[in-house]
Amino acid sequence: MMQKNLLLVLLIIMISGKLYCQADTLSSYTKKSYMVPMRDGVKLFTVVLAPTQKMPPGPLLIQRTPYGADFPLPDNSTIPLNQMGSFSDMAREGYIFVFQDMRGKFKSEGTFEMTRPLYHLFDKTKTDESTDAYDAIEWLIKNIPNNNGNAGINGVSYPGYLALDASVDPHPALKASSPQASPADMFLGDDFHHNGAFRLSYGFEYSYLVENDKNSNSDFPFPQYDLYNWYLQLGPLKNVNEKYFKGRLAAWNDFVKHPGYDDYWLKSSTLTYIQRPQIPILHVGGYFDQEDLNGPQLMYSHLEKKDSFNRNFIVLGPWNHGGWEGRKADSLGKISFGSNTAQWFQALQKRWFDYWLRGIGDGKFSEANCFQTGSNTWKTYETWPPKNAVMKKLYATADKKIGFIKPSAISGSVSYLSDPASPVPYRNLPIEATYGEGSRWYTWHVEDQRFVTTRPDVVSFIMDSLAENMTVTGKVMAHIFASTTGTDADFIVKLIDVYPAFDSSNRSMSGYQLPVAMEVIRGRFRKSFSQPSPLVPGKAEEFIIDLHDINHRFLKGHQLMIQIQSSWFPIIDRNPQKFVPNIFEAREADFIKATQTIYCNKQYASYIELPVVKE
Ligand code: PG9
Repeated sequence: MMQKNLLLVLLIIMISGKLYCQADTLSSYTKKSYMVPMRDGVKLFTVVLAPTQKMPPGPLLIQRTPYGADFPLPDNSTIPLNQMGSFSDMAREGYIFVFQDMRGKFKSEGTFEMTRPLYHLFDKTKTDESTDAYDAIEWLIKNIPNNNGNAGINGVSYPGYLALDASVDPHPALKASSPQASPADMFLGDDFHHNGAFRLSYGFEYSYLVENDKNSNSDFPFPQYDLYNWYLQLGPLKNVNEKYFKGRLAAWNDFVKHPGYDDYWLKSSTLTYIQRPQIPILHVGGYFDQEDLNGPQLMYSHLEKKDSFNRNFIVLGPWNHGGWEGRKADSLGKISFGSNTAQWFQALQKRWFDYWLRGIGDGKFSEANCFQTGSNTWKTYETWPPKNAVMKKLYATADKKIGFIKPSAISGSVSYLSDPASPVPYRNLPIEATYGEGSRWYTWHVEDQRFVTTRPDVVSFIMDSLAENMTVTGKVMAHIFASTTGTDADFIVKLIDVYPAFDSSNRSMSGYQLPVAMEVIRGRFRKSFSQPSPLVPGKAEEFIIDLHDINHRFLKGHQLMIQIQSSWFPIIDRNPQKFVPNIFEAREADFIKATQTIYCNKQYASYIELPVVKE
């Protein structure tokens, strides 16, 4: 979930007691709210912030949200221009900002449905997020004074997903969109599952947040601060409904009912219903996005295949979820990026909408703007990923090293015991509630992996220090050959940049283990996401894991590391390690210890494929 910047700014104004009720002499915005009718009679609550002073007609910039569009200022209040947060630059030029509660949330009528499929594509009489956006634009264009007849839509995460939906069969006035950190497919990646592995703490806390109460964002009332033990003591997933939700939350019930990649997931997957960019789309994603890292990359490459009118663009930055909306985004956790990447993006975003909605600028946008971590520079690309990369295989060896030479020995493997009673934490304890006070949820993708490197159930393969810089730009794929003594298993693979053991210029970064790519696969889905099958005890099989796109320069003196483990708790639920038809219905007795073996030999050579570019 993203904090809405504007809302935050407005709250600050209120708290500081500076509630402006008159037009500022320079410029200010006036708030008005409306109930906007949809085609089926349902009315959606909509806030409009329009310039108080007479300006030339301006475009509508729309955000639709499940998190509450309203903020505690009465209608007709005015907001000084300099209090418009990250919208200030656009506000100065007379944009009209629109915030709308989506169907069934907060002050809007109707029923909420988590990631509602685009029903109208199959049945023209049905409504969905695309038709709601269409109807909203139709009404706004006709009823909001002094608009220039053009609309744009953007938003981060769920609002980004709604921006993507609005871009399907768009209203003719909708000239451009920018879905930012939008999920694409909730089973393959993003919020609720990754490669079929269920995102327990996120799925649990998020479904409660959105579905517990129509009128608020609800925090689950955990009785303790550190939730590692809470989730462990929860036991099998079936206890969630038995002990807490009691079948009350539709999204959770759907997780339980659909443990494989079936029609339910396909129907709400944007991959299914968005086939080509119908309007210009600027996808925005972060390499360290803890919620929707996959969506923007997946959607961009999906649409790129059908982009005959050159409407599909992407920006990737060194960001966590929505980090580009902040003030600076010049660092994340302990990792510095050397410049204000938020300001850089906000200027690009303004150029994007200025061109499509106001006809300002030359319309020359780079196909891909992708920040390069390590060298800390913005790069532009004519194709993404760039085509000039050379694919290199980085092999794990039985003596826990890695190198570009394939192992030649007939045998060679590394084993570890994976115990569901003691799963590997995905971040350093305490695990605070996801959106709770002091939560370090926002930075776990850049967390120093030394907190698990010494665990016996985590194996690390490391390379000698690099003699020169090495730049990896594009998609990183892991091919792991592994077996288990159980009949199901998870494998988590990380590509880590290990900083020099002693850095006199930046001592606290000495030996830092920065994960630059990481992902999980649930073994049962190794051959098919729709038809899971048990693993055969002792049989080596290949697990192919997409570690996503990166653009990272490993600097001279750094080392590359591959880390593999079989639990990532509680972001990923515990795999029972014994195949059961539905893990949501597994019993305590189904959870068994298993020995996992990673093969590093001539026949079964585990490796990560890296797109290496010369610079
Ligand atoms: N990651 C959140 C979300 C998006 C879409 C569906 C479900 C969850 C969010 O930040 O809005």
